[in-house]
Amino acid sequence: MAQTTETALDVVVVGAGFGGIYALYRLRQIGLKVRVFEAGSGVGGTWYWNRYPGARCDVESMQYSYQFSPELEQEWDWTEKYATQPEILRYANHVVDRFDLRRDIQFDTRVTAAHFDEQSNRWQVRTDKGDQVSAKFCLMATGCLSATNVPNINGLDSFKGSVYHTGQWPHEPVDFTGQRVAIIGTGSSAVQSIPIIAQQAKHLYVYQRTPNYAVPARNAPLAPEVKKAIKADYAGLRKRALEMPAGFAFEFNPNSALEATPEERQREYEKRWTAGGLPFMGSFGDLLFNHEANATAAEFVRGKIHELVHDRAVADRLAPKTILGCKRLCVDSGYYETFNRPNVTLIDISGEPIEAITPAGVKVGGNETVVDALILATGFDAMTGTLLRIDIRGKDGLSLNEKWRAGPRTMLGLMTAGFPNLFTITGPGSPSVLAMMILAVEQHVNWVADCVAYMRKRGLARIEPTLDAEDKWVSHVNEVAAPNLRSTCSSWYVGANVPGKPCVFMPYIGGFPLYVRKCDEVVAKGYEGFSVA
Ligand code: N01
Repeated sequence: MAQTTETALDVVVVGAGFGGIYALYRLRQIGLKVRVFEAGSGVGGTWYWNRYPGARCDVESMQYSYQFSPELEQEWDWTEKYATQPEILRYANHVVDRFDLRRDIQFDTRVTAAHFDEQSNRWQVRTDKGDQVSAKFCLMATGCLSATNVPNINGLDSFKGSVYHTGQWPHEPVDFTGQRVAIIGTGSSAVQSIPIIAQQAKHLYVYQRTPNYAVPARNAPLAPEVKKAIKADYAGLRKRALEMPAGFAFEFNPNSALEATPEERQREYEKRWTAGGLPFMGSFGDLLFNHEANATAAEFVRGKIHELVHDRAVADRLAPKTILGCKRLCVDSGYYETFNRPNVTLIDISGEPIEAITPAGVKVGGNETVVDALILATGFDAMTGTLLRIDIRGKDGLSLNEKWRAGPRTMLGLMTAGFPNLFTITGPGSPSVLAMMILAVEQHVNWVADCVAYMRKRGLARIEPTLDAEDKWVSHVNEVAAPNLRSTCSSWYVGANVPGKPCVFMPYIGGFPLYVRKCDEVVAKGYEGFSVA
């Protein structure tokens, strides 16, 4: 592709997922010249890449959608309680076409470098297609779960069969009929895909290092009267969602599990289990703050696993002994029941890691299991992975990799000191993965758009957080994380899944409403904590 040099851009946006799409819409709306670079051949971000069988959102579809356009809310018709990946991708494409956004998105183009030029106060951005553009602002809408984590297992490259990563699934459906298949990992992606792959495969071998808790989704078609009722007061639903820590509305019981009687607890857990989905975590207010309270819910789920899985030894291996919800709770459709199938084998590698991938299969403890296909459901270098794979340099040539060597440091998860005019959408230090993502990206983009408009109105050239404000924000992020059990586990929330990654609890867990208040306060005080010139 020909090299292009463009000096007239106001903003470069990296990524055309839900964040990048809305950024283009909103920034264009305030009169800015914007170009979006997208590595994929289409829009949708996480929903573009994660095409594995069974991929589906775990937030209800009527809530997992944009709210910036009441017309869009009314006209789009979700078909199921939890939308599938293809349906969400159709929605993303619909939004892009409805608001005429596609013409400013350059596909199949990965941004490789972004350097800040202090003389011109502009970002110089380069891509793998040879583009070199300059823009006053650079907005990283690169997603939290977009850099795949490929495990460093001996011999992986030698495997002669097909290898898939759930986060980079082929566009054409993969048919495993008649094949022997191995899947490594038992996180959300595996929990969703295993039941479907098991229906096709001749035999499925599941390599489990750590069992995960899953609650049933109880997915179902959306009844017309349910949709009608929500659409009659969409604003009301959005308002209720905004008041919730995770930014989506569900019934939350603030009472302590320990103050309830065993019968009351059982009733509450049973009710939530029957209703299905993530609201299970809302059974009691202290499940994520008190080990003893958490243990009551964990015990309940372990009991359910034993009811669902016929073989006691298999059920034992599937039942986690860890804190419920410490790693992200999985939402499943027939996961545990799948282990009753004669063509599914659970291989526990908690005590003995995979020794090697051989040309023919997977070797553990000297035993080789021969397979035709290998699926890596091994997750992502979350929150910081994609950003740090780009050569980002701020003032004095400081690289973001260098600055974040001991863990990410941001102000509000939106900016980082030393990198003027660079914004991160759902960056580390913001609620991001702990909130309803589309709400989170809309709130971030609105904050950025208001900030840029403020600067243009006053003829200002650059903005960045002060080191002092950033330090205070990082301390606050750590302070709210400390009492929460989620900060205590080896999960991708803390970077523990990627060897060598600094262990820092990355998302902001103070709740979406408090976070929004903090963002608004900063603006109300004339961008307090930021140096603006
Ligand atoms: O990835 P994960 P994911 N040898 O990191 C194992 C979102 N999401 O793609 O736990 C053996 O959770 C690893 O084992 P361990 C959601 O936020 C949402 O499933 O580290 N095993 C683990 O079992 C989710 O949390 C939806 O011991 C290895 C698995 O691979 C996030 O994305 C659907 C290994 C990775 O699990 C990530 O989910 C899907 C090795 N060397 C995803 N390396 C919904 O909306 C890793 N593992 C429903």
